[in-house]
Amino acid sequence: MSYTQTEIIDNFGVITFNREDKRNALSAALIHDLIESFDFMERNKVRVVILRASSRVKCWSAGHDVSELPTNSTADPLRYSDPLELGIRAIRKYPAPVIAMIHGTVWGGACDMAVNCDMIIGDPTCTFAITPAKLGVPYNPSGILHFLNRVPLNIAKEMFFTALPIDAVRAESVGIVNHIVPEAELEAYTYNLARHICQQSSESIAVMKEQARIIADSFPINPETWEYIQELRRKVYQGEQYNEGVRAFLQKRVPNFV
Ligand code: LCV
Repeated sequence: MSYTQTEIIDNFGVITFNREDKRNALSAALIHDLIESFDFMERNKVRVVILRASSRVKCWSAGHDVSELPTNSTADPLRYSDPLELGIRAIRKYPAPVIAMIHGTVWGGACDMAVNCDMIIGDPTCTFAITPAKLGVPYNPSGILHFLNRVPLNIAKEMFFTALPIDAVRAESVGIVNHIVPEAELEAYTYNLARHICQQSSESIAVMKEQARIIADSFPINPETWEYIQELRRKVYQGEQYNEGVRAFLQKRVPNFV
């Protein structure tokens, strides 16, 4: 079974999450299939990719598969080679626009994945929550930078510190989403936007996307500061609050961080 479904319509592609029983939680297996789907699209020279969930779901994606987070170990829960990070980098490096088409709620690492798509088109049901504080996860510097490149610092802090969902109206006003359209029009609007982009120069768009990625990532940090950040994060992911946060989630209870 594949955890993503792929389709090519005209000359744009559609990748649909296919793990509804676990609310499209981003497991290593789903990310593997997602990256395979992007490779398939690139082999077929697809000029826009739409990333979506089925229109029948209430949750676009529940984020990182918490059951796969390392506990009681020295492993960084968001290491460079973590499947979620591989999936996000596949989107950022795909040589054409990736548009997130969002009906339903978006959580945690899926919110990071969505803001790394080149555009987000949502409907009034879409909400966005970044949730490390709920689990005790010390989010990683690249993930924090993704949000700082999307919303003002105070909004990013509110999202990270409260772990509360931002609704569609607020998501549009702070710039998380490009457009909010009525639920019944979401697919047609997004697919037509993809068709329009497919008529533009794919070479020009590819080189502008790659430049934007490089420039957005250019964030001067000297090696000592990098080591300081890693030390700070290591103390948290090897600490009790993180292990309690993951345990509580898996035991379906509220964590006790006091
Ligand atoms: C594994 C899940 C998940 C899930 N993993 O359905 O950003 S960070 O740092 O926090 C990062 C580490 C991260 O992304 O962490 C994950 C953050 N995600 C969340 O906090 C969302 C957690 N999920 C929920 O709040 C609910 O599942 C929502 C509101 C998404 C859907 O609620 P609903 O009542 O419709 P259930 O909660 O009953 O979930 C259905 C099945 O999906 C599993 C969940 O354990 C359940 O499995 P079982 O049927 O086996 O009990 N599931 C949901 N989210 N992130 N598994």
